[in-house]
Amino acid sequence: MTDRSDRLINTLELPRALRELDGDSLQRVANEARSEIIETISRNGGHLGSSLGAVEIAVALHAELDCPRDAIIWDVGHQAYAHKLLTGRLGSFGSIRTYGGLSGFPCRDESCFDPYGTGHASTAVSAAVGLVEGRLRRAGGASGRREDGVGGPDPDPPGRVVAVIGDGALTGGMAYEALNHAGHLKTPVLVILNDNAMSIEKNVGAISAYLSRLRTDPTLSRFRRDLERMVQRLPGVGDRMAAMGEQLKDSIKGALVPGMLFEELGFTYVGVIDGHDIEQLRFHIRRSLAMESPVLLHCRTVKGKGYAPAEQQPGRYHGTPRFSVSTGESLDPEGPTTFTRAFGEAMVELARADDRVVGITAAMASGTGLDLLREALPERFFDVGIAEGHAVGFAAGLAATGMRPVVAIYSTFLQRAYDQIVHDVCLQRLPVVFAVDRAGLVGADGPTHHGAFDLSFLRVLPGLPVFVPRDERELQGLLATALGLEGPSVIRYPRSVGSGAALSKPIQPFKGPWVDVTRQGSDVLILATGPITVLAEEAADALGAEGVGATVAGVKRVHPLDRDALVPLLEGHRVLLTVEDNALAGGFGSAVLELMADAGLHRLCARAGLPDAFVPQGPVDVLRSDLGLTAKGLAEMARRLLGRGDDAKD
Ligand SMILES: Cc1ncc(C[n+]2csc(CCOP(=O)(O)OP(=O)(O)O)c2C)c(N)n1
Repeated sequence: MTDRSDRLINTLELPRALRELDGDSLQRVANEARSEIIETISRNGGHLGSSLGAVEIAVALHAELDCPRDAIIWDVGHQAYAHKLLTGRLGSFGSIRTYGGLSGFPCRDESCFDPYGTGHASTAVSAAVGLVEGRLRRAGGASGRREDGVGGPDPDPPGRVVAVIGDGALTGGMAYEALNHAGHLKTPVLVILNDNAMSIEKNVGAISAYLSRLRTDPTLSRFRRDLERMVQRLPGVGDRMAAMGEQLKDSIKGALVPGMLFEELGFTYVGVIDGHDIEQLRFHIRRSLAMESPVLLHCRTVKGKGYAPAEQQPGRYHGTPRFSVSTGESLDPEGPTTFTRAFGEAMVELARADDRVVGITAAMASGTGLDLLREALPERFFDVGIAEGHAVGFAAGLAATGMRPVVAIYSTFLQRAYDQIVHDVCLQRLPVVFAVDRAGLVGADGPTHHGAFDLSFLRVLPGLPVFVPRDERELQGLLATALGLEGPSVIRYPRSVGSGAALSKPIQPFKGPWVDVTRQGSDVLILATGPITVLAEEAADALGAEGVGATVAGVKRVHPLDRDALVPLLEGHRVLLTVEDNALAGGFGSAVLELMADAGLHRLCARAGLPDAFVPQGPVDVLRSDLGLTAKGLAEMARRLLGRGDDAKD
């Protein structure tokens, strides 16, 4: 570990002290922050490349602003590590992303310097506009804005608000809705566009190409600006331009002014500037804030800046497991097949067999395993950008032509697309397959990323079968089954390494049974869904050793439940325990209770799953242990149901 004793950053009262430092000292602080990030993330894993690319932006912002009176909202928030270091979290930074430690994202509960929590993309501009407008109203009276003359003098003028958003997050529609609204309101908000031309991987889309033209053409931008000024100064011409009216002026401006897209949305566009030059950043931040109107400051940055392996492979180090700082090599060797990989491989095989099959991702090609399809059959692969709603709407359109789209989206991000699932797919009975990855607890990314709710929000939709494979083999088979349906369907599976189940070649459609009895006993029935079923089996084995007979059945279709299979099982047992890796509210257990009520069955029952609370970050096994989602915890629940509860039996 590096000797930290002579670090400047340790001696400063941050962030206030930054405002007094000269350029060299600020750069020294940035360098020290960068080293701290590299070292800590090499031990904890995390969003390395994104945070390294935003170090100077964080330093410059805190040198110009007066936080927490002023506010910075970091879009996604995965690039905010330097911000954390500069705002009182240097000493605790070693705990980032660990159980009980600092969050990997800005978090309102963690610090007054995080006025707004993030984790999902494209939210920062909306929140910033809301913050400004809310503060203005709070300061000026409920009736309106101070500059409208309403509300009287401001005893405590509201602070300034800055949103920092990446070019990847700027592919999400919500960001444009916010720009559109802010331009209309003329909200005094500064949006810093942190443009590294990368989303997790290379950014996609027409806007990305537009930004790239602005970015790679700075001389032309400057030339256009100079030319505009020159034309306006020419004797007679400037006056005539004014007389020509707004429309003509606008079209001339359009030809001359870079960033016209943002200008048309009501923002003053400033850029492109070097996002690693602290002095330049400070100058433009200061000037932009002084405008007291919507300003977009376009900064060019390098993802992974300052750490060679991350600069060379920005996709690999976007979010990284633990690694050796000297070699860049991962310290967490890849385990056996993950569900994600099994899905990706199945997509390639099934797309080869059926040319109607296409795969769609919202900027998560490698995260979802669809990178395998991109490599094998590029014309059958779509990356739509961070645009989950569009991904689903687009899939609906494709399906309406007879195609068989598979939309692979993490459970937590699918929340964005709920109305598209309901209105565009289910209501129209279109054959879209939803591959819902990262279902259940995900670990260090924490509550913004746990896939806690998908069973609850998906199993209520008419005509939408919800499949829950137990292992990778079932996942592949269920994908084949889903592709054969004439309507929509869902397959939900976790982040974890699979069970190593032998895969069938070629893939065989899974045809059931939907309720698979793997243990027989007469005292208690344990119904479980997904890979967590293995814990139910271990619990049953432990109970069996004590003379308690438990039946375990794995349920592979949560909607609709297989009533014919479940009712006799329920009738044959006195007590019931359900087990799931989803919120208890509205989840699998709730579905079973509904079935029992409808069938007129009354049983003593308990449900194991995620609580009615946001689950914190931490290793999945630790979190599960806290929640009693372990074989031991399940066995104890069963004992209690049977009136044999006894903690001493552990
Ligand atoms: C709604 C949503 N979809 C997907 C993601 C996953 N995700 C996290 S960061 C990221 C890329 C962000 O790119 P950019 O904004 O350019 O930031 P950079 O990492 O390049 O600095 C993606 C797709 C997310 N956080 N939120």
